[in-house]
Amino acid sequence: MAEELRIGVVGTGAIGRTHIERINTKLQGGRVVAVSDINADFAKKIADQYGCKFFADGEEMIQSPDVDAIIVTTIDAYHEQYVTAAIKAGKYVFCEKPLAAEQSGCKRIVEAEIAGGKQLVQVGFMRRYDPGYRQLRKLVEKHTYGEPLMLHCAHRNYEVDETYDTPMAVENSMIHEIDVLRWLLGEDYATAEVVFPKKTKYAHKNLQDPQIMILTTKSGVRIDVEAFVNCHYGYDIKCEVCCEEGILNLPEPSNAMVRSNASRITPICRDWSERFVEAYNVEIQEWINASKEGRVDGPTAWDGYVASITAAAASKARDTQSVVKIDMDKQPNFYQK
Ligand code: ISE
Repeated sequence: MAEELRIGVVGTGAIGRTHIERINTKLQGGRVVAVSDINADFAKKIADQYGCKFFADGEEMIQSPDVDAIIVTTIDAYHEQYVTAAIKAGKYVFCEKPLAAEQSGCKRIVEAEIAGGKQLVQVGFMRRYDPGYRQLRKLVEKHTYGEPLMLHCAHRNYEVDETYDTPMAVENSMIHEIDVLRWLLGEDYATAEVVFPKKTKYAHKNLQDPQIMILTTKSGVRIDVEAFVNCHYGYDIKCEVCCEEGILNLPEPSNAMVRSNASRITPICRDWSERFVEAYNVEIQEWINASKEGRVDGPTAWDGYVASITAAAASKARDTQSVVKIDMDKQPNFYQK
């Protein structure tokens, strides 16, 4: 492998572009050398801007001997195709969440990776790289305050557009909590439920907003997550872990407090790209380092599969307004750390 990890990005839309920008201007040890997108005109512009080669065919780019590792940032429907192509080519691949549009697609990816005999896939659950969540996890692991018993969490967006509908609160937004809280607690979920509080006047007709997802873990920890995606004040993420001898809170992003006009004001982030910018930088840097050293140390394909099973159970719970049991196969030895 060349000194720098030569990366090919398939999907040059919003998040793909930000990864290209961070890799080629901020991070160390990797360079995006090739891009592909079904919107060829746009991808060609990005290729020119960053001095990369444009490939009309994403799979051809994945197979190219000039590319060492792949980032998949297409729309969800194409994740499976390109992740599978990367596995076949034996290349490390980072795929934005969700790993695949459907649970069955996630399962096929897990099977393909196991059949190939080598872990290659990492899923883009960037909250695991947020310094605040990392602090919480250390405290939980150390057990200084006893066992976690309950978690109260919130996922609030300023507003969403007309394309954002009721299922997306679980599948697009709270899927982040599904992954990061399982990682934080180190255990799988047992049941899911979704309840609807009074609807905000800012939610359009295809969206029930807010929603509360209630998860229980195998050991009985009870978690409530509020998704309020038209909260109309900012992008705000909360996580409170109630333990036997203390309460742990996710730190707020640090912003200077301003005293003015007889008030104290501390700004809140406006959107997720601003709130988690540091987490994205660390995530991609660690992925480059691990790929060069020949390992996957972030969220695996198995983690992507588990998140998708849990989200599907929560969606069923929402649609049937019942508590749904989460059934999962045992984690294969292949994924034991
Ligand atoms: C968006 O798709 C994301 O992935 C963000 O991280 C999340 O916080 C936001 O709510 C989603 O809409």
